[in-house]
Amino acid sequence: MKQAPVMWMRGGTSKGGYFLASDLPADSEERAQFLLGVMGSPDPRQIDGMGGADPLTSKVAVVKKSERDGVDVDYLFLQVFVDQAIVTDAQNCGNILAGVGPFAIERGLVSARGDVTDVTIYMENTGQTAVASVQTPGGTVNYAGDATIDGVPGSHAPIPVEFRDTAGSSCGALLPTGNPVDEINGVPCTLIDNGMPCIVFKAQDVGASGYETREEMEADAFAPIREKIEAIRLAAGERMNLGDVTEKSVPKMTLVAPPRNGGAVTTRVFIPHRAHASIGVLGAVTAATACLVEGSPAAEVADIPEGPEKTMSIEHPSGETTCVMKVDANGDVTSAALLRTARKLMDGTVYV
Ligand code: NQM
Repeated sequence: MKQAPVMWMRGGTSKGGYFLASDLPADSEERAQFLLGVMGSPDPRQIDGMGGADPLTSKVAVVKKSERDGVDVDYLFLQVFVDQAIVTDAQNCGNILAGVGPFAIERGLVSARGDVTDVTIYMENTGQTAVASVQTPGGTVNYAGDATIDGVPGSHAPIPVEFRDTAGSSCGALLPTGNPVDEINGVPCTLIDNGMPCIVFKAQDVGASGYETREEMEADAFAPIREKIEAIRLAAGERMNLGDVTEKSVPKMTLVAPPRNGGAVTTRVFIPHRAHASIGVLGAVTAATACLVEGSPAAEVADIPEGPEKTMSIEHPSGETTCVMKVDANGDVTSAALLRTARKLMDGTVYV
């Protein structure tokens, strides 16, 4: 039997196991086998493991003290597939990121600095940094508070997260084909990466309304639309510099429609085969950025606020996610900030 110390945490609207890198096998194949055992994959119910039978609750953060200048910790995100024996580092995760600051302080990798501790996190998956502000009154992490985020019941301590220079995180450029629009299988799409590789297209162009529930998007009646969407994804992978994406969890397929609740845009996302219950953090940043690309399908349906600092509410199946986007004189996005919360659920030992 193998075992490791782990903290199980909710980070934003996702949940998973947070490990110190030193507590996991150094060899990535051995680590993958261990984590499949931790989650109980492959199995649609993950009955023999900790995973919640949903990609959003089958996630892992691997954290270590950073040796980089000006950086506190390095964070590697791993997606453990539910029903396939795949563990991939091909994507980042801004929701699980929300728990990294608290975890790093709890484990003594970072010392609390006053009532709020800014933790600078290097995201190994994409080679970029984020800053998360964690409440640390009296030198310990506080999880209780009044902040609410859609998709999570109740209220918790706020953890604002700021991203800078996330363009081209995995695809090498914000628009890897250089075009605001590429037509794929007859559907005008924006192939874009501002922290998460996404393909953004109008819901109506694949026969959806864009206002479906998660259940409706996963129902049998939606299967022909899902097939159309997957065909676009497979055709676009190479063009996005992602290679063969058959067994990858990117790009995320982002359907957009006009906002219905006073926001900037409505989204429905496949990640890529299950429908997202809300939207990912970097997925939301990238969707917001797509709305700011002149001539894009998203720009056609979006309602964009004026000014260099744009507060954009990205509507999704469980409410909305607000992204504060800073834009320079050329119209390029220079930073994005979001509010998240996190919760420590358990701290103990996981056995495989
Ligand atoms: O886009 C799910 C999530 C995510 C990713 C996914 C995320 C992000 O909601 O930064 O957070 O798209 O697979 O956790």
